[in-house]
Amino acid sequence: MINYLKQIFAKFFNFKSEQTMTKMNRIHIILFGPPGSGKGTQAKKLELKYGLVQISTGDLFRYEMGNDTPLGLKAKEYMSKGQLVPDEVTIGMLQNKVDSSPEAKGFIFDGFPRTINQAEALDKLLGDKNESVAKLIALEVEDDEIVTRLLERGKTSGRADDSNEEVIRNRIDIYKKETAPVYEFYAAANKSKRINGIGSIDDIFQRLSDELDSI
Ligand code: B4P
Repeated sequence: MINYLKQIFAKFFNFKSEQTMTKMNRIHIILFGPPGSGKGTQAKKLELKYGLVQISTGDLFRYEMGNDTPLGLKAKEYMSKGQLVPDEVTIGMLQNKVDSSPEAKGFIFDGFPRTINQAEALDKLLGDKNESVAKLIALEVEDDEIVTRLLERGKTSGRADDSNEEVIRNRIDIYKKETAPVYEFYAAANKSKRINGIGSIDDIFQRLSDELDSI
C-alpha cells in the first residue's frame, strides 16, 4: 500500500514538473520587418532548427482565401490593395491558432503583430497563460530591394499584392505608419533587436540563429 501511494505520489509530481518544464521552456519569437523582408522564408528554417511552430497570419489568410471562406473573402478585400486586414478579424484568427497548438514548444509569429493593438492583444493572450514574448527580431531591408523581391515573386506567386509596384509601395507605407511602432513597443521592454536583412538566405539565418541562441 505504501509503495502504491509512493508510485501515485511520484507520478503526480513528475507529471506536474513535466508540465511546468514545458511551460517554462516555451519560447515565443516575433519575426518582424517590412513586407518582403524575408520573414516567411526565415521562419520556415527556424521552425525546422528549433522545433518551434510558425504562425504566419499572411499564410492563414491565403489559406482562407483559397477556400473562399467568409474570412477569406473579407481578407481579400484588404490584401489585394496592400492594406492591413482589420484587427478584430486578425486577432481572433491568431488566438484560435495559438489555442489549437497547446503542445508547441513555442511560436514564431511571422507577420503578427502588425499594429500596436495586435501587440497588446498578443501580450494579453500569452499573459493569460503566464507566458510572454521572448524577443522581437526585425529584418532590415530598404524599400527598393523590397520592391525588386516582391515583383520578382509576383511573376510566379499569382499574389495580387505582389504584382503591382503601387500596391507594394502602399504596403511599405502602411508598414512605416502602422507596423513600425510595434518595434518600439517591445523595445520599451528591452526585447527588440534589429538585424541586417540583406545578404544570402543562409547568412541571414545565421544572424537570426545567433539571436535565438542568446535568449
Ligand atoms: P505576409 O504574408 O505576412 O508576407 P509578406 O509581408 O509579403 O512577406 P515576408 O516578409 O514574409 O517575405 P518573404 O519571406 O515571403 O503579408 C501579406 C499581407 O497579408 C499583408 O500585406 C496584409 O494585407 C495581410 N496580413 C498579414 N498579416 C496581417 C496582420 N497581422 N494584420 C493585418 N493584415 C495582415 O520574402 C519575400 C520574397 O523575397 C520571396 O520571394 C523570397 O524568396 C525573397 N527573399 C527572401 N529572403 C531573401 C534574401 N535574403 N535575398 C533575396 N531575396 C529574398
